[in-house]
Amino acid sequence: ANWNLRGVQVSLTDEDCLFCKIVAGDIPAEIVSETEHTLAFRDLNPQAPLHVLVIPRVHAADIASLAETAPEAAVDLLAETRRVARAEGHESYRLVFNTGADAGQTVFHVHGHVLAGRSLAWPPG
Ligand code: DGP
Repeated sequence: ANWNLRGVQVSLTDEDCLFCKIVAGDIPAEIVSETEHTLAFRDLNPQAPLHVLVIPRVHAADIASLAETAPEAAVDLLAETRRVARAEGHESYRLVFNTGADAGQTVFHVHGHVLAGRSLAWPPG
């Protein structure tokens, strides 16, 4: 299903989207938690001892688009990041949403990177 909401192209699932395939169970992932609106799984190429991606089940390209099209999923995703970190014993974590290709986004299904377990430099590279 596709529709246009306030100028934003929305689809529940995108058949060409890698993370939609993980949501559908068509591609395996090491899932660490699930909620009504989200899925959390370990990053294939971890950049810290804890590196989990938290994604919405619905397809949206980035966090701003998700906030516009499915705000309840965006809120659930944000709340879930701390539960994911705490479940692995981390009170502090970095939450990163690479947004747009020039910012390093490579998968255009919104994902929050939850990073913890080592000292994290600021500013980021
Ligand atoms: P970004 O560069 O912010 O779009 O992050 C994409 C992340 O997704 C990157 O850290 C690697 C991860 N990734 C890419 N493909 C897969 C996959 O098939 N499975 C898992 N678990 N992670 C993946």
